[in-house]
Amino acid sequence: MKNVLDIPVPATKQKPAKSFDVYRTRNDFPILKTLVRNHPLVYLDNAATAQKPLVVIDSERDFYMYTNSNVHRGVHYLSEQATLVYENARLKIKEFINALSACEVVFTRGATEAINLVAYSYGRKNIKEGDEIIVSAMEHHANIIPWQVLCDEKNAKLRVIPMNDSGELILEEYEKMLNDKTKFVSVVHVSNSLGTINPVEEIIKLAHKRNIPVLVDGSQSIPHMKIDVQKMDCDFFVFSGHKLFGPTGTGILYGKTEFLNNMPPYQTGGDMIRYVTFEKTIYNDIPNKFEAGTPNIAGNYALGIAIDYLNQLDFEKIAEHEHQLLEYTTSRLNEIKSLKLIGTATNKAAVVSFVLDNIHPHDIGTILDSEGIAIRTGHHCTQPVMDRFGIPATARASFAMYNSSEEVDRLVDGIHKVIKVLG
Ligand code: 7TS
Repeated sequence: MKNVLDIPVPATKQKPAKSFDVYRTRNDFPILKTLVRNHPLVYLDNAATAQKPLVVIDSERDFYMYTNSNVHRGVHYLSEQATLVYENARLKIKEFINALSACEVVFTRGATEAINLVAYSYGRKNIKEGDEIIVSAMEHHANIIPWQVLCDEKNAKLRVIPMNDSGELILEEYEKMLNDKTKFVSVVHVSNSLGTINPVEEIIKLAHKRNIPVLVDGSQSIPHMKIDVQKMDCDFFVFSGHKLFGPTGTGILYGKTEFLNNMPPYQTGGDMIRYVTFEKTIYNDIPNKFEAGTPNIAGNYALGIAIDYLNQLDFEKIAEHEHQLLEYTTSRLNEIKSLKLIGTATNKAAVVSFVLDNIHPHDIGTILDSEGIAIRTGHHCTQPVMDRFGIPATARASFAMYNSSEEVDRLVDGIHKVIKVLG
């Protein structure tokens, strides 16, 4: 019988020659061969969710075919195997982000759940009346509302690092904001609606001078750059697996051991306990303390396979390729007179938001869709960013490693069609 353990190789033992070629990589993603409205698909909605390579798609099926069982509870063969592949995935993630230990890696349903976990668990224990929590002006709603709810509950204050007209955080203002009442900082690494790469290491250093813990929302950075949580020195780092070419319903909370050890559970139930009586419960150690109930075993296993897939690619070459895509797209879009880019930071990831004179972004999205081009239109769950720029919505093209310059040309041709039809 084929066993799923035959497929993955522990990340520590892998020493493949790393390479990257965009056209070869495209072949690994079956959906990119899809025809949409009789046109070859141009998928530029990667900030919403990335496509999956065949190895990831196959791995979930293989898990259910050959290894399916619950984890951490059976003495039988399949349960042992399922536990092994599940914990092996945790190890791969630990190595991928360079955490100090695998127990600092908690499986969640996504970035949203990971942030809620920290706000609920760390926040409710440590935030008191009159305290201040700092977020930035370019947060996704998932990194605003959990803190807002906590502040309402505790009578604490949510403060916001402002940004300039290019979509860059004003660090002098941040520095002025830090004071004895500041008890937590939570910032996005890369903005999903502007593409800005924030100087998180500097933000963390300034907070740490005052012993203030920092959470970094890495949902949009993890697919595009090498993350080293020890070097960054963040106290928490969160991301969603589905934006990293893994399955939906997977996500990671990284937290330093000293923090996770001192935090109460977020949810309670099976698997997160050591001993239960009707009078008292002794909780399990980290990370299990934060993984109540049956987890997404197949999904997390497949996320580990996505990491294996990425580990054989050259991340530096990918970053170079994505930077070229950004530069090429920006220069081509700047040629269009009625187009305005929203988010022109010097340090940007390959996310391009724009508006066209007198044309609603939804209409841009609809006409591009008729050409087989998938972009996202709307506020991108960053309504305060839209308010800051005085617009209701943008059209957003967000790139992944498998996008090509030919696809940028298709996007630009599509925008010219939009202007011809509606302009
Ligand atoms: N943080 C950032 C920076 C994000 O971009 C997103 C999702 C989230 C948190 C939440 O991730 P989830 O997987 O828990 O939902 N961003 C987007 C987007 O830009 N378009 O759709 C989802």
